[in-house]
Amino acid sequence: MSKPFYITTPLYYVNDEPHIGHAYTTVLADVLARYHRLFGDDVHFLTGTDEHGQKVDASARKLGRTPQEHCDITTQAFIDVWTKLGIDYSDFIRTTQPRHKKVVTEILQQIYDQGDIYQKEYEGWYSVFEEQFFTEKDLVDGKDPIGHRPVELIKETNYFFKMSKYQDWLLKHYETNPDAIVPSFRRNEVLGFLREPLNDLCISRPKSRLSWGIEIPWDSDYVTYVWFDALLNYYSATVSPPEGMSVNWPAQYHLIGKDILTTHAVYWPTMLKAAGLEPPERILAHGWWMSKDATKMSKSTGNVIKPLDMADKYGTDPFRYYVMRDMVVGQDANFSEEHVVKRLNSDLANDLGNLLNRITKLLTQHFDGIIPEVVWDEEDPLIELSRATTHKVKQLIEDIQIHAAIEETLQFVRAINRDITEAAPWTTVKTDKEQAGRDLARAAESLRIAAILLNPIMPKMIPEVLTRLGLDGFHSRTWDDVDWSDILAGKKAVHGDPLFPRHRKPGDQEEKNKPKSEPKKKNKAEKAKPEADDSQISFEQFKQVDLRTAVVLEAEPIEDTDKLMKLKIDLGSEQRQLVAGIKQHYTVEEIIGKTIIVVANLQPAKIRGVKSQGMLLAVHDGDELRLLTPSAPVSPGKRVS
Ligand code: ME8
Repeated sequence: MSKPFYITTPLYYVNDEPHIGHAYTTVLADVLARYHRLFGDDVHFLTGTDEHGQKVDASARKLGRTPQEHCDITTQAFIDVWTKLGIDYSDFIRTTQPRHKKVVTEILQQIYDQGDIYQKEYEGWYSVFEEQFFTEKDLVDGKDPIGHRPVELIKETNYFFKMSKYQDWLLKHYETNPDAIVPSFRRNEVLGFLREPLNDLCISRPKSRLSWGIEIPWDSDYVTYVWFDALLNYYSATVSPPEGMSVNWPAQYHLIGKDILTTHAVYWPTMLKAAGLEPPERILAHGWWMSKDATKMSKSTGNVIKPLDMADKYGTDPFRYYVMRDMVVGQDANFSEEHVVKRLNSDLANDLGNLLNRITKLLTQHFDGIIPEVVWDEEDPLIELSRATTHKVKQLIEDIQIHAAIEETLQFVRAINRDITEAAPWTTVKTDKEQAGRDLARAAESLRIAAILLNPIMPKMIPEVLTRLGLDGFHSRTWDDVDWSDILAGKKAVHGDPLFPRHRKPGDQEEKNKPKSEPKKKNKAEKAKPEADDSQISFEQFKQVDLRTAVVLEAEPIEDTDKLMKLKIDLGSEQRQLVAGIKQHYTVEEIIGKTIIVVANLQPAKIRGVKSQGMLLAVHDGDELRLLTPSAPVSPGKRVS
């Protein structure tokens, strides 16, 4: 029987438009859901919106809408963004739905009847933003301890849930289940909190102050506190899932940001315990996306990035790739458009896109696109590496190390690129076509496996990669499909425009249009030197130039330039990137594999925004340009003297 994998995101407040923080948690849940579907688990993925409470009420009033009208409009905005970002949720729950309100009412009544809810007069500091009461000692500099926002002193009679009654049980639960909260430093935070006296939880609001909520079943003067209402969604969604679906409580994963750890790790399990239900198996609290100035992105700070702006500019799958690759789950990360461009250019354009292009181009050029049938050599390093990669990726996904799982897959992609470079089928095809075909088939099969491993991250573009390898998109549904196979034999590969184009660094356009600076005039002292001193150098000076042999591993024309090509070279002890003006004289295939001579100790420079660590030697002869190469094979990194 397949393993249940019920995963949830927080229910987002509908006072706010969806932003990158919401998008991150939801993409993370979608990615995990897709991997677990691939593993064959029984996945149920729940997201939705949190629609009651003071914040939503206030936003609606400001816009001249009724709260329900406002909820309908904003919820649609969330649904639209999720559709655009390829979020394949099983269920979208809204706390204003009757199926949810019914469960909240029943559970409240049950807990009240068993004596776990009482009424008392209370005075506390209330933060509308966090929708929470704080005690005097919770406050930091007179502000709420979470978002440092203003609080007001409120005195009113309310209903309270006996949360403190379940404190010892909860402490023991976390002590005996080390994986119940991840990462472990978050679990320690909660343990620390639980070792202090725990207050009871105020679970009502008088209607005289706020009427937008679920009525307390035994007292029509009150509505339910928004957190007591919203948290129950994770359970109420299991009581009445969408038609044709079934899902059992408890959830395997609640994904949340670190901002809502206490509500999920303390309030929620005590509420469940009182209701006679199991706690969730695991709560994962991730970090925050911060803006470059290291402040949390949120609507109130005005520095939010709307996910769709970035997704529109760079594509939804590349956006998903960036947020999954550049955040270590659990830690904070800085969002910057520059980082986005860097990541997409290096991983997607240079590594993945380049590999696909090389394979499909050579197959169509020399084999009419037909992928040759090959008898595999079980000792083939690519087969071994593919198995090691799939094994590690599965482990890393189970440990929610998404960035590491992606990196593992990209290492595999880079190894396939290196393998092609070394095998040089563009050369061997002239003398040994069978060998060239075999090398291309090995590369294509390796790429097929890497693509399936990346499908959960880029579910729109990877099917196109597979289609270009002659397959019917993402046909694979099971983990068996990531094993090495013969499925590509005889299939027809298709070459097309680059799927993963390079992007300009933000601001590069302006750089290009700037007038070139005047050539520097020589100063008087320089002018006074005799001509001969300018043109002659001493042997000591010559020795300072570090000339070395290097092998070209990868080459790629730099878009929007006439002459420039970017090269990855092997200098023996290290790999480097060079920019060289050879585009009109050498094709990518001609240059790859060549041993060249480079100036290895030149200061790194940026040429058209691309880093260049060195310079290659070449000769101009009229219109021709020829690279200097050794007359016989030489290893990379040898000093030229
Ligand atoms: O708290 N970085 O809703 P909310 C990363 N309705 N993630 C972020 C983020 C950022 N800068 N900003 C927000 C609520 N998030 C309640 C939840 S659940 C029963 C009720 C994500 O709209 C992160 O997942 O304020 C965070 O926990 C959540 O959005 C808060 O969403």
